[in-house]
Amino acid sequence: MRCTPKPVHRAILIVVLVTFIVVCGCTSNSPSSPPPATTQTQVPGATMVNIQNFAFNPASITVPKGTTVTWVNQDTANHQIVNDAQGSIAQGALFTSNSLAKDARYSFTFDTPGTYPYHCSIHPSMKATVIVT
Ligand SMILES: [Cu+2]
Repeated sequence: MRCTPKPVHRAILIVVLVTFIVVCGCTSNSPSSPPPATTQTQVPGATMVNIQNFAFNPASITVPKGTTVTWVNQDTANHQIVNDAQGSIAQGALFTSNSLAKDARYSFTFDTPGTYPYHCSIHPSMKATVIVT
């Protein structure tokens, strides 16, 4: 005795499948849950400085006090960010990073208004400034 699906069973199966697809489609189109942001390109109170091609970019930034500045080394060469002490090239000023390898980051939060020149201790010709208002 052969057991073949009866046409009425196939019809029910198709109706169930179509209903399932339509319901799923409506659910996935729901605007109630936007995809979560995976990257933070601009955060209030924070700003980025790229270190690229042996230069700080931007070389001068002006930020309100309380801003956290994050430097990211894009070069294969190491760089070390050192705040100038009274404009001279000396270590031990307000902020000094570790020697940053490629893709390494350093962050500092500026709480006091002023002009903060800094340089790379490894390449003293690399100079830039953070201005805090
Ligand atoms: Cu450097």
